Formats: sequence, structure tokens, C-alpha cells
Amino acid sequence: PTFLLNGFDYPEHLNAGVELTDRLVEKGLGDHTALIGNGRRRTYKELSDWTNRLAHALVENYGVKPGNRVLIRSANNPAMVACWLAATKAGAVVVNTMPMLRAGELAKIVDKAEITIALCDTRLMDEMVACAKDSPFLRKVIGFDGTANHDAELDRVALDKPVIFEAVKTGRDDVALLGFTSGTTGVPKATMHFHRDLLIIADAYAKEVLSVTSDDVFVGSPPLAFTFGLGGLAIFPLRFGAAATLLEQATPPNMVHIIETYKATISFTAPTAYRAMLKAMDEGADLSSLRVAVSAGETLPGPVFDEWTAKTGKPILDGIGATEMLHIFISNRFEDMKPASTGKPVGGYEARVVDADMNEVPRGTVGKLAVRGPTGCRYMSDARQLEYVRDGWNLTGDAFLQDEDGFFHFAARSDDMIVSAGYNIAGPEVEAALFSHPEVAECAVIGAEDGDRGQIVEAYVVLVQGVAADAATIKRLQDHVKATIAPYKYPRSVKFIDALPKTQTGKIQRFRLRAEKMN
Ligand code: 3SK
Repeated sequence: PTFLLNGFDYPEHLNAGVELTDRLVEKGLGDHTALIGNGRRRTYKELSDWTNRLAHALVENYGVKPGNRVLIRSANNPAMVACWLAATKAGAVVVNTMPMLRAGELAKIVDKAEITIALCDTRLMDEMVACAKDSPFLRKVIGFDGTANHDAELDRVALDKPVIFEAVKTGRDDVALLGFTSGTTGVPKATMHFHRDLLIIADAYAKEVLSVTSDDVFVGSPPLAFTFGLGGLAIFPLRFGAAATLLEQATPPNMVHIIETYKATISFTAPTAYRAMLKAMDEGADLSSLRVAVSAGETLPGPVFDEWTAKTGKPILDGIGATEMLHIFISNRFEDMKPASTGKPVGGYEARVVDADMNEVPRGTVGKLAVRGPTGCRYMSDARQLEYVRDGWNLTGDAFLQDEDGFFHFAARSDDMIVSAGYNIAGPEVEAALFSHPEVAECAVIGAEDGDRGQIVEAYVVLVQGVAADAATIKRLQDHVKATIAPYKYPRSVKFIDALPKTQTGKIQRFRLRAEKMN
């Protein structure tokens, strides 16, 4: 049976590891640059050989079998990509993890995913080994060298292996990847993704919306352990024979350096980084090679969008994705865009705004966002699947509205809605108003319990350096919000804070602000 989507055919048996490496060599792109990182370039032929040698080592020396769960622990670098592709070729189910995780956090993933083998950058061994000590599942932690030296156990074992590897004949619907969400609510969840899903996100979003070709050079900040990063910085370039630049420290100055050096054409990052890149442009940075700037994961503030458009002549492409769906499923397009909206569904995906009974609400009404498509949603937990996936539609936890023209507009995370004296106030709208004040560097808004009003809007503000954290500043910020949006939405309580609590993928953890309030 065939599986056709957007004109792409996914055969019954396919291995995503092969499709993202050897297939490009077969297509004549062997000499093209695939990966740039840690001071080295690797061509598609080199990547194909490297991953095949590693796959031999995993199977022959470490007994990796199809379906085994393999954890990878690393910062963004070519070796991490090679290990992921090699394990995929060997038919393993991969869990990519953030380099900052501690032993306790790793242990939760190891237990939930029943990890048997961990591949770990030797610079990050301590916490991995501590996690392995008491694990009933994990039988081996294998070190690899994330630098360009290739001098660790796995590298040495793989060194003399053949460069041809007969990849496991996985089915297109075999699980290839477990995506753990970063948990803005604090409760991590795991979702399953098939081999075909890894290709579909490229053929749907990256092809249709970004028009990726083999001439593109990708740059960005999200970790490969987050599917936003895995897609944007590995799958999308490798699917089309383009080049991926990988940064272990993806600070805005480092990204600017990479863009200027390698003439990067597509960037994946968050609004705060785009803001820093705008500043760099003021100071003379040349980002003119960028033809696409993608933002997702956090609300894109209007002023950043406007300034970027004014300076580069091209808008930032805003979209929404989820680990549950693997990648972006609603996006603006250059040829079909509405500023301040999240855009329209990507080809192959459907989205609707529904009420508590899953009935579609009228256009212009805020409700729950539901999405369905070929890449999800499949939770590992049956209970979660029953609660959040209804008739194939995944409830994302976001409140949205769809306008008359079909564009989707973010209102709030469902738990970011504040009900104050009978008014529904979307926290992100207040945040956007506050953020447009020049003295605000970052901010987050929550609902705080209040005897009279039920809840009041409470703002946590990181001030721009040099601004006094005093009553006069509070008054200026409150007046600014009242002058920008309906005055009843103004934050009655304003607290100054040095830094906002964030996930490792950069999302603000408002639940922690709420929890700290209650303690
Ligand atoms: O924002 C997210 O959660 C996300 C997750 C996966 C892929 C893409 C995005 C934006």
C-alpha cells in the first residue's frame, strides 16, 4: 500500500537514517556540504560513511537491536547528528536529550522510555553515569567525542568498520523517535514518531513554506533534543541536500558570526534572539544572506516583527509547532501572511478552534486549538492519549481564534487565561503591551488570587539595565499598558525579577511563578 502526502510517496519500508544520508549521495550530492560544526565541514559522502561505521559499531559491538531505545546526550554538534542517524539506521528508537539535564531528570526519561543504551558526549558523562548507576534498564553508557577529534570509545570502535551498512528494513510506521516535551507545565510527556514522520515534516513544512533547496545553509539555536531544533537544524537541511551549521553555544553573537561566515540562508530561533540580531545589524552586522527567518515556540512581539521587516525587507515567519506533532503545523507564508497571526495550516494538517465538546466555534471566537495531521499525536501514556486526543484531533493546550480569512491567532496557553472581576484577560496580550515599553527587557504575566476580583493580573518584569526598580517605574509601566490596551487589563501587581524562569528550550515557565507565589 502506498502512503501519499502532498505528492510525496512514502514506501512501506523506509529508514529515515538512510533517507537523510545515503540517499543524498545516491542523488549525486556526495560532495555537497552536509554539516558544519566544531570548525569542520563534512560532506554528504563523509556523513554517510561516518554514520554507517557508527551503525556497525552499535550493532556488532554493543548489540543494538531494532526497537531498542537509545538515549543520546549532547549539545548541538555534528557527532550528535551522526549518532542519531546511526542509531536510526540500526532500527533503534532514539531519545535525544538536552545537555543540561541532571542525573535525576535523565533517570525519569530512562525509566519512562526504558532506555537500554546511552550515547553520551564524553564532556557530559558525570550526570549520565550517575543516572545509570541505579537504573534497571540502562545496560551501557558509551562515550563519543563531540569535538572534531573523534577520540572516545565509540569513535575508536567505529574507526575501522566498513562504510557500507545494510540498514534495518524498518516499516514507515515503525517508531523512530520519542519526543519528550520540555513541559511548560512541569509535567514531561513522551510522544512517538514514525520513520515517515521524520520525512513528512520536511516535505510538508520545509518544502511548502520555506522552499528549501540544496543551496540553503541553516543556522539556529534550538537544541537538537527539542524537535523544533531536530527538524530545523538537521532534518530539513539533510532531506534536501542543504548544509546545517551546528553551534554548541548558540548565542546571538555566535549565530551572527555563522551567518556572516557561511552566508546562512535560513534561521530558526526565538524572538529574543531576533531582537539581539536586530541590534547587531545596527552595529554593522551583515545578515543579508538570510532569505528566511523562522520564529516559533514563543509569541513573536509586534515590535520585533515590524523592525525585522523594516530592516531586512522580509517578515519573520511565525508559526506554531508541538513536539506532539513533531514540528510546525500552522505557519505564515511569504505569499499568504497576516502580521500578528500564526498563519494557516501547513499542507497535510488540519486545525480548528473548538469548545469543550470539540464543536467548532464561530470564526472570531476564542476557543481551544485542535490539530490533526500525519505526524501525530501519539502519546506513550494511554491515559494522556484518551484525554488530549479526540477522534484523532490533538488538543494543544492553546487558546486561539480563527479569523474570517482563515488565519489563526494565538490568544493564550489555556492556563494563561486570567479571569478578573468577570473579565477574560489573555496574559500574552498584557505581556505584549508591557514589552513594548522601552524599559522592559522581558516580562511574564500570571493570574494572582485576589479576594475582591477572583484574580488580578500580576506582572513579573526584568528591567532594562539602569532602570530603577521603584514605585515610579511601576506607575509608568501600568500607565503604558492602560494606554496601549483596554485599561481593565493593566497589571495591578508588578514585581521586578532578575531573570524569568525558563525551560531549557527557552519557554517561559509561568507555572513556576504561580507556584512560587503559593509557597
Ligand atoms: O514550540 C514548540 O513547542 C515546537 C515544538 C516542536 C516543533 C516546533 C515547535 C515550534
